[in-house]
Amino acid sequence: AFVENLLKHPTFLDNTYHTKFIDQTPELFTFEKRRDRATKVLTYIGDITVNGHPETKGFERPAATVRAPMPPQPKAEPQMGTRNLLEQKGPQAVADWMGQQRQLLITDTTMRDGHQSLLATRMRSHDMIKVAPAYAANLPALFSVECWGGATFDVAYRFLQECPWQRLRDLRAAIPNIMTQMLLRGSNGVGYTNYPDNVVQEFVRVAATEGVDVFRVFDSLNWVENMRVAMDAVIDNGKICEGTVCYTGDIFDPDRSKYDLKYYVSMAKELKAAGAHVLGLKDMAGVLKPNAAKVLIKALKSEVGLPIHFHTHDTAGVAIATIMAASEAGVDAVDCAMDALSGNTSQATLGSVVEALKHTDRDTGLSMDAVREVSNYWEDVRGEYAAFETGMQAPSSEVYLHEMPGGQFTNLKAQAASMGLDERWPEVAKTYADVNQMFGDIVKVTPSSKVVGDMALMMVSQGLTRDQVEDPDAEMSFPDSVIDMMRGNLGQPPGGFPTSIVNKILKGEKPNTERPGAHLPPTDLEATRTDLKEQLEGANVEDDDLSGYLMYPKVFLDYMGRHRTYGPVRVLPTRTFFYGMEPGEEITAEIDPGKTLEIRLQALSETNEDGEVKVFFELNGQPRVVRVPNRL
Ligand code: BTN
Ligand code: 3PY
Ligand code: ZN
Repeated sequence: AFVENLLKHPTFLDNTYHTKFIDQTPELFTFEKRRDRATKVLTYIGDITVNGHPETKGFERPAATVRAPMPPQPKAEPQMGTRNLLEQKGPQAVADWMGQQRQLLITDTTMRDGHQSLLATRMRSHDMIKVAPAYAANLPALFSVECWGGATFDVAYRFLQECPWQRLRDLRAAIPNIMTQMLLRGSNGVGYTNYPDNVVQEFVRVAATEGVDVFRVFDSLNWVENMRVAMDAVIDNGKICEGTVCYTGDIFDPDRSKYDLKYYVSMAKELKAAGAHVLGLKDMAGVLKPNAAKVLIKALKSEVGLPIHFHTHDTAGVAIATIMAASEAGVDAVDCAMDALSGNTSQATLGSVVEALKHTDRDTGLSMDAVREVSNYWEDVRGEYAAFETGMQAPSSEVYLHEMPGGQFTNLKAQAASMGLDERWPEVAKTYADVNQMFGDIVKVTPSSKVVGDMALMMVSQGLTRDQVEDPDAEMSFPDSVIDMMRGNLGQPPGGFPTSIVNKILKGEKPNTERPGAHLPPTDLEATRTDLKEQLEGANVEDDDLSGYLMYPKVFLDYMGRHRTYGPVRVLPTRTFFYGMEPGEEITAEIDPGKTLEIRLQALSETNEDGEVKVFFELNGQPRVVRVPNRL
């Protein structure tokens, strides 16, 4: 180990060592992992400082006026909350309590949908974990904290170089009294495709073990048949199964009669029969209008009898009106985002909902002081993510035309812009609506929304109209995701896909109209674990890693590969993670509980003839040099 340490020592590598180097370098004799990890993290900082971060380069930088985010002080020991009730009495007791009490229960979505919809899902665990104790202590009346699932899972591995499971464990530990909540895409897990049943079951088991309390389970085509495996797994693990109806269309519009009141009531009854403890009503695009909400929620309340948890987006600027209407109609819980991460494609403004219901019989019981303090923290956090702002300036009633989910709208806009279609956005929006009709008027939410988006972009970029695409005699190729959906690999929408378009896209191949999971052989979990262990050169493969790999094999392996080089970069402050350090700057990073690295960047060398830059640090007072390639 000594020789290994010596050969890896940056001073040794630098050829700057001298005969006393070994005597003067006691850390060569400490063979613990910690030092190794610190060197990796310094290598990361050096690399980003020299080369920039691929995700932020060329985008807006945080304003000079952005303050370092300081979380509010916890005011008291965490009081009993919904999590305590779940732990003591179980999921049915929580559902019964929801239905019996009068206050409007609030879920805070800031740590999941809030940043997913406003900041391209890029918020790091570091910024969440710091404020978690303030949630536990100052906001114990929250129904739940939505902090996991949806797009956050793969983005954590893919772009943030961190483990999503560690985020969950850390938040769980810091918020012991409030339920955590995740978004689960039914048989698609947290991915974009149907997985074998046992992969979904294992994923739910691990998520429940690591700390998820409420599972909002939906299907991207509203097919209950395709939700049962996930719902049963949640129930079997003793957690809250929020069986969810996705809302699309307009129950009052006679031209969209496919999705009328009867349709929603009947799907909700199916979910109840499938064992849902709570009924989720998921308006992922924000197209449920206030008057329709009143009628829909009254009907669901009286005809289904489950407590209702309502989710909407403020894309059209109308979310609070809809929430107020839902509240009057007796909805039990609603989703909001903390003010600083609310509005536009995100959720309704949490503080404003709290204020609107003050001194009414549906008072939320949340402290506005606590809400403001936490939101002030999020405002400073948001400032550090300037590179990921979407530039959406105002609410947009255009959402009633295209019905894009909050998370997709700005994403697709950016994608269109990258294809040189920025000026043709209104055409993209209209084409998206045309594709929806062409596919038979389907629910559009991950992953079905991505399929519609892929098709719309193809049509606009190739100048194809709906008529041309539908013409049986016109030859053309379709995006893979479209072919996959028409094959039945995401399941079936109500009434199936229109036969003519299926035939055109599949060129006569017969689609599978049964549940995709019924045809996918179970994965041999232990064989996969053994195989993964080998790919990771013998590293231990825990259940969470295995589930991450099963969802996203390549993304997971790439993450692990970078982890070997850069170490636990999740502990770095967000500014450092995305921008590196300035000479003279000093930061601290807690690499393990209680073990803090004090890192000072001293100087950078010129690039040498090997194309490398030496980055001089002080680590806990000791000089350290790392060499990084200059890739600019
Ligand atoms: C990504 O690859 O998009 C995110 C992970 C970070 C990759 C590291 S950052 C330092 C180095 N420079 C690069 O361009 N990639 C790696
Ligand atoms: C997701 O699946 O990530 C969503 O947010 C759907 O609304
Ligand atoms: Zn949403």
